[in-house]
Amino acid sequence: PFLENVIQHKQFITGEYDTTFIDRSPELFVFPKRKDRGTKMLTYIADRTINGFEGYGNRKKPTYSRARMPHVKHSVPIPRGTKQILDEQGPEELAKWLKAQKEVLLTDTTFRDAHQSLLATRVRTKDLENIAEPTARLLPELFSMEMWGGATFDVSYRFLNEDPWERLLKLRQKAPNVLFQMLLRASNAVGYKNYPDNLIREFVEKSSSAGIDVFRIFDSLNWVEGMKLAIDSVRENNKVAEAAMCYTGDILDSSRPKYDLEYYKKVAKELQDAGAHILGIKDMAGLMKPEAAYQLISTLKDAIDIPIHLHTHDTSGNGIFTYSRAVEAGVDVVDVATGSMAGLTSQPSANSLYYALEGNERKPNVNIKAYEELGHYWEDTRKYYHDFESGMMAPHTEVYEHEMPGGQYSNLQQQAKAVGLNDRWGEVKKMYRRVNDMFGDIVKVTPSSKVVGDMALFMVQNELNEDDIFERGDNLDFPDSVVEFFQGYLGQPYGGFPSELQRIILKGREPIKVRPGELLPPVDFNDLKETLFHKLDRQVTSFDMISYALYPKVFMDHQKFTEQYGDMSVLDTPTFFYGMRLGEEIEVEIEQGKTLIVKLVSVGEAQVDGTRTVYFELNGQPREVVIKDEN
Ligand code: 3PY
Ligand code: ZN
Repeated sequence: PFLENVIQHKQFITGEYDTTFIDRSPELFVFPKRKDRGTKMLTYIADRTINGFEGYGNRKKPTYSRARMPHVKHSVPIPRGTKQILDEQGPEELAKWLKAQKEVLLTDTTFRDAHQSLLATRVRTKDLENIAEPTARLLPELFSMEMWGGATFDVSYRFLNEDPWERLLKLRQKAPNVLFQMLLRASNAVGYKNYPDNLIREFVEKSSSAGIDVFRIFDSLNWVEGMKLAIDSVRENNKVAEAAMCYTGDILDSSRPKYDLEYYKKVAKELQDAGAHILGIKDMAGLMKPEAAYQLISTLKDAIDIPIHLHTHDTSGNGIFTYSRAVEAGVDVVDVATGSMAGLTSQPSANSLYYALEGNERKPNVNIKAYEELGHYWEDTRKYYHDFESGMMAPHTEVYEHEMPGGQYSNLQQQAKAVGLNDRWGEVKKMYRRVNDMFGDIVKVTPSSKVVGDMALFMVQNELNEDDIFERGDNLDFPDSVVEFFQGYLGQPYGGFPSELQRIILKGREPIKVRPGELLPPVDFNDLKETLFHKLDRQVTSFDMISYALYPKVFMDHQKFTEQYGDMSVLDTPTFFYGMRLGEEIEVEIEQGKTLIVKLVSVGEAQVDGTRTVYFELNGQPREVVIKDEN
């Protein structure tokens, strides 16, 4: 601050100073008073109380009862799990172990895909951290917990103002026994575009060291060429490379032969040859019908040697049936979520699958009573996120028509709402499929699904149909993501781009044919460190550098937020979203062993300048903050 005072001083700026300048200018030593942690936090709470959560307006804070916690004995050691097999024996042996199991194994996605798909990815670290250790104690037989990556990374910064790396480190401490799994979008990492090769390598290395064991790697166009770098990086770190192919279309529909059984067999073999320890099948929209699962898994079991891990979404309501047929065909692991966070756009329910396989020798080996208890916690916690529910109330077989991924459904709906298309959501879904067909029937998963979503929103918003695009396309300003896709910046789609449409969209720009990472200059991490050090005015971690390199603006906005309010991940979720009720008292543990007691005493009248004074008690002492009323 002293240096800033000097260089902002009028005399200094105009050059009218000599060696006695500092002695003669006592005002240089008057620093603006930095707000203390308590005041910053009260400012955040007051702002939410008056103005509500961004985009949701000011609503009355509901009253919640405390989330029910399962009974666990903290005094006994946490049971061993799959993480110990990996750490002691390495990824190859782990894969062999997996293949040798008679029972089908389970990956629990509650901490990632379930809430990404049901609650627009909004579940906060605090709510995950609370239940992480009970989960580790009660479900040590899980193959893995999917708890990171995909959309959680940027949503964590962008909407929750939390550091995703801290989430990983905290959860790892609480759950040291079960493999941690993340979703890695190959060369798109956890973002929406291709990144330089050295950034992908650095990301994999640092997430491995922070606690990720299994990397489910996919390319949004099933372009194996685009996945090799990520697979190699995971292998170099001695972690599990689960290379996944995305399932789209319908192998049972002979009128749509583009993605048939042969296609999947070919991709699976290529992934095995590229070094996958496990083959993932990523049915991101839940399009795999039961008979298709049986045929696909049976064929692949014969065609490849590595274990097979199936992921689906229960959108159609057929998820358990699909899994049951996959289990019959010999699938090694399936993805499920805790009952109260399962179903619809999320994964099928672990509990339902357990009971559906009663009497079957492949029934998963889990403690179903414990699973039910964990479900109570989630049933209560899910209520905090009510505003982010998609509104889907029943199985939705239309998904076979629109083919929208479960993880995109609630997010695209929020995006449509934001541009005023809430009432036209039905049209957006239909347009989504029409755009897919116009694009040549592509794999739709992040980020290619975002391209299709952006184009669908663009067309509905501007009242455009396919003919308009072909007739008036030269004069239309297409969304950036669409232009980049047709430039080849997401890689090459199977069967190529539709050439006439590509010409219209690119308006003379040349598309690339090679891997985008080959053309991108590497990130200069030394330079980046220097830049960030000046921007942040503190020690820069490798995690900061990676996050900044992935999303400079999102990362910097989060830093600004933290400077303004402090670390608000310490607040309980209802307070984080709604602020406080008059007379309410909450406890906030700002660091281990240091708890603040906050009471909201009263809210003053609005002043002519639009501000209000909000009166609190902080640890019994009166405090007030002034907030602009945005209502
Ligand atoms: C993601 O990439 O976030 C997904 O969940 C894709 O299905
Ligand atoms: Zn998914």
